[in-house]
Amino acid sequence: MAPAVLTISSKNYSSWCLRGWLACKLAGLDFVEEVVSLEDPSARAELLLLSPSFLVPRLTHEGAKVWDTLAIGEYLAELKPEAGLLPADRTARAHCRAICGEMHSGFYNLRSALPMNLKARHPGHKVWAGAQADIDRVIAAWSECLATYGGPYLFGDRLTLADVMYAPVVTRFITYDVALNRECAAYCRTIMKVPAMMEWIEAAKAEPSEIEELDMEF
Ligand SMILES: N[C@@H](CCC(=O)N[C@@H](CS)C(=O)NCC(=O)O)C(=O)O
Repeated sequence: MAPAVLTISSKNYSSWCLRGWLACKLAGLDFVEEVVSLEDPSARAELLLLSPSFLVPRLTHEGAKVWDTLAIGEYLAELKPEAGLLPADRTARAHCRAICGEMHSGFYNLRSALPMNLKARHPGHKVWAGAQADIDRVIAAWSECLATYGGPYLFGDRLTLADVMYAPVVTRFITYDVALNRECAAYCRTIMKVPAMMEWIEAAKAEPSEIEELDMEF
C-alpha cells in the first residue's frame, strides 16, 4: 500500500503545516511530504483539486482525504490509538480536545501579530494589548495543564494533540521574546527538544524562500 501523503507549504512560515506534520510524526504514520508553493499559480490550481478549502496541511491516506489540521489530528488519534495522541482518561481527553479547539478557532490576535517565522528573532519585541490578552490566556491554559497533569508535556508524560496544536505558539514565544513564567518557559524548552520538532526547524532554516510581508521589521 502506498504511504500516506501530507501536502504542506513552507516549513518556516506555515504553523498549520507544522501541526499537521508533527501529528503525523507523533502518530508514527508512514507518510511522504508533498510541498506546494502557495505563491505559484499552477501549484495553487493543483491544490484546489486536492484541498477544497485551498488550505494546507492536507492528508491523503488509504482513500481518506483530510484537509483540516484538527480533523487530521482526530483521524490519526483514531487510526493509531497506541500513539496516545489523545489522553486515555475521559476527563483529560475532554480537556485536551477543549484546548485544541480553543487554538484551532481562536487566538486571532496572537496569530496575526506574531506570525510564525522560525528563522527570525526579535529580542525585546513590544507586544500590543490585543495580542497580550491571547498570550495571557495561553499561559493560563498551559499553567493549568502543567499543574494538573504534572508535565513535562501539557497532558503529562506523553505528547498529545494539545502539544501539537500549541507547538507553533512555543516557537512564536521564542521568536518574539515573550515573557513567560518559569513553568511555561521550561515547557517551551521541552517542546523545542522534541526530535520531530528539531527536524522540522532544521528543514525550515534551510528553506530558501522568504515571504516579504511576514519578514516584517518591528
Ligand atoms: N483551519 C485550517 C487552517 C489552515 C491554513 O490556514 N493553512 C494556511 C497555511 S498555514 C494556508 O494553506 N494558506 C493558504 C494560502 O496562504 O494561500 C486548518 O486547521 O488546517
